[in-house]
Order: sequence, then structure tokens, then C-alpha cells
Amino acid sequence: MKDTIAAIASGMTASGIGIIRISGPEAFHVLGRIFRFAKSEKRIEDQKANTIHYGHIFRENETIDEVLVMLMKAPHTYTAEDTVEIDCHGGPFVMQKILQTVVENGARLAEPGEFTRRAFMNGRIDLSEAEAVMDVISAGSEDALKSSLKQLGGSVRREIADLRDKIITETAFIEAAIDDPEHYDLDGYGPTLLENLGKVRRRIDKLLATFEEGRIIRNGIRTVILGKPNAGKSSLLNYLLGEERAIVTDIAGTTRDSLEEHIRIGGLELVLTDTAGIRETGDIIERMGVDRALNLAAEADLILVVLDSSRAFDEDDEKIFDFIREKKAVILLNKSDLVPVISSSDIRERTAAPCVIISAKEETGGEELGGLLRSLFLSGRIGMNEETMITNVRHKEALTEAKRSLDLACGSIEAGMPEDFISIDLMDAYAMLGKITGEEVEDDLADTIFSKFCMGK
Ligand SMILES: Nc1nc2c(ncn2[C@@H]2O[C@H](COP(=O)(O)OP(=O)(O)OP(=O)(O)O)[C@@H](O)[C@H]2O)c(=O)[nH]1
Ligand SMILES: [Mg+2]
Repeated sequence: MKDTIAAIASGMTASGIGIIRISGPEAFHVLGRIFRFAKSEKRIEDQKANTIHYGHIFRENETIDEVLVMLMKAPHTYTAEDTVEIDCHGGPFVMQKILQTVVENGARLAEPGEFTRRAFMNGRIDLSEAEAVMDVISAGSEDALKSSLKQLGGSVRREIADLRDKIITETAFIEAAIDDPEHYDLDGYGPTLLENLGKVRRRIDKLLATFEEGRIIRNGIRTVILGKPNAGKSSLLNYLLGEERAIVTDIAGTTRDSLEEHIRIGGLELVLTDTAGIRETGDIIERMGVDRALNLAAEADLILVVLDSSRAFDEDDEKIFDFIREKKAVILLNKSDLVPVISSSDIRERTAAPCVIISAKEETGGEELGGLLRSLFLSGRIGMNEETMITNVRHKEALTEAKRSLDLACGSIEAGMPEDFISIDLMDAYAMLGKITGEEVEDDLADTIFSKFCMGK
């Protein structure tokens, strides 16, 4: 039989309310040993499911806290097991003390993600839905939240189940024909099989095509601010962040190390990095900063090039234009509050990247930048409509593998290979897709996935 687990579910920083969650067959009994009603001798174990009760938690005869307890009965709970939640005062010390008392009375400390793992093991959710739980918690933008809620609602599970169903139907037919050639005839079945598998492949392609956008929605756009010293890069970071985070001075070469912050703009999440100004320099520390900036920019999804529009171009600018030629970039003509020396048409002569006029100092142009980024990164078809989106690298890899096996199967059909070859590849594809939903998942993979969860989830 399963044991009963417990954890602080509300995080360990001081807050208004703390929640200790207990799940497992002993959940009610554990509570019964430590909870007393304020004004009656009733037993908490005898109360109805889905009720809330007021009382105190005791350890031996000492009162630990004044609490509300919530009783939820299997299988209609998060874990699909009997579950108790204790709402206590949200201090780290008092929460720890209640948890310790719970553990002394028959529960054991939960591993990170163990509640969700139980929901998965008990068949209440599949693996893609379990992963969506974490995505909902870490969602940093409206779109990220929407797409993870859709996945939590089973969008990926249903799509994958349907694809697997199609594959197994074909495999079963082939196997039947191999075993019982008198009743099942494979002659002339090749073209039909190819067509059916082609449909499955196209649906996998469609899912894979959503991944880039999905990843950006889920993890944020990795963005690097690039430009010459004093162009206003750090001022831009502060403006977009709404906080004086980076040091700004009129000394060229102020920023040396890179500095990363999460910001929200145009409904997107940007993981924004301010960097050292790009120039030839003899200063060894500044040189390291410049190298770091260029390395980060090479890896980024987006480069924001900041130019001081009140100063003429020079060689260092040309170098930056060269650098962004193959990259997704936006030019920001900064210091628009000063008399301009370069204009957006000067920019158009040098680069195909779109250009926005801003003033980091006067805090103008941010909205236009937001709109532009949205159109650059979201084609508008995602998340908001019925399309199922892939946001998880693990799912992407499994889909790619499944597709590879289907390609092999199709190749074998075209080459007129024996049927058992085909069915082996089809079974591989079937198994690969099963990894996404967790039907075909080894314990160590599940361990890795759930260990990334927070405590108490
Ligand atoms: N007038 C005006 N000044 C600005 C604007 N943006 C930045 N500045 C000024 O330009 C100077 C340099 O700004 P920073 O943000 O430190 O420039 P940076 O690109 O980070 O410079 P380094 O860190 O040295 O590479 C500071 O004096 C800022 O106040 C702007 O939009 N208008
Ligand atoms: Mg700076």
C-alpha cells in the first residue's frame, strides 16, 4: 500500500497563509491525531468530504497554530487520494513546526513533484498534463499561461492518443494479415497504407512546426541589447524594466558584465540581457565584456541594437550591422529627444532589420517596440485558437523520433519490403509517441521530470 506524504505547498517565504498538504490513505488519521475542534469533541475523521473546519493543531498538549483544515476524499482530489490541506499562518517557522508534527504522526516528507506524480500514477492525468502543471506555475505571460492551461486541459494528450490510435490500427491490420493471410489480404494495400501514414506524418509536422513559437511563449525570448558604449543600452533595460536596475552614466564603458532581467512587453516575455558597449578597447576587463556580449548575441533569439541617433555612424556601428545580418534584430534609434543626426532612412540603407525610434530617457517608443515584437514573433495563429501547440523539448524530441520511424516505414513500403519490417517501425513510432503521454515511460525519466517540480506540488 502507498504511504502518506506531506509538504508545505505554499512556499517557504513569510506570507498571509501557509498551506500544508497531506495525501495518502492515512491523511485523515494523521490529521485526527493532531487537530482539535475549537469548541467540540467531534472527530475530524468523521466529517464529510469537501468540508472546511476551524480548530487548532496540537503537538502533544501544546497548541501550535490556529488553522482551517480542508478534507477531500479520494478519488476527487489533486492526487486522486485522500487529501487534507491545513491552512495555517504563513510564517516559515510555524509552517515547519506543523509539517514536523504531521511527519511525527504518520506521514513522510514528500519529494518535489510527488503529489503530481501520484496524480499521474493514479491515472488522473497523463505526463503531458503533469508537465503542464509546472508550466502554469512558471508562466510569465498571458500567452504562456493560455497555452499551458490548454495542455493541462488535455490538448496534447488527445492529439497524441489519436495519432497512436491511427498507427496501432494499421499495425494491427498488418499483423493480422501476416498471421492469417487467408482472411486478411495485404495485396494492393501499400498505397492505402502510405496515404494513411502520410496523414499521421503531416499532423506530426504540424505539431513540430508550433515548437519554435511554443518555446518562445513558454520560456520567453532570449534577447540581447547590443550597441556602442553610451548608446543608452542600460537606460533601455531600465526603461523596459521600469526600475533603475543597471548603472547609467555618461562615461563610455560603464557596463562591463552582462546583466539579465525578465521583462514583459507586447504581451511577450523577454529574457533581456544588457551588455558592455561594443568597441575596440585595450582595457582587458572591458574586452572580456565585449566578447561576452557578442557570444550572448550569437545565441540569442533577438538582438536589440541601440544607436545614439544624435551621433554619426562610425566603424563600430558597421561592425554591429555586419554581425546582425543573419539574425533576428530590431534597430532602436535612441535619444530621439536630442537633435537627430541619423534617421530611419539612413538605417534602411544599411540593414533590413526594422527600426523603432525611442528615447530611453523620456521613456517613449516602448509601445511601438512591443507591437513590432509581437508581429515578429507571433504569427497570430497560436495558443489563441484551437491549434494544439508543442512547448516542451521532450515532446519535440519524441515527435521527431516518431516521425523518423514513420519515414522508415514509408520507405519500406515504397521499396516493397516485407510487411514485418514495416510493422517494427510502426511500433517504434507508437512507442515514441507514448513517451509524451507517459504510457511508455521508464522510471528514471519520470524521476527527472518530477524532480524539476517545486516542493509541495
Ligand atoms: N538625451 C538622452 N540621453 C540618453 C538617452 N538614453 C541614454 N541617455 C544618456 O546616455 C548616457 C549613456 O547611457 P547608458 O544607458 O549608460 O549607455 P550604455 O549604452 O549602457 O553605455 P555603456 O554601458 O557604457 O556601454 C547616459 O548619460 C544616459 O543618461 C536618451 O534617450 N536621451
Ligand atoms: Mg551600460
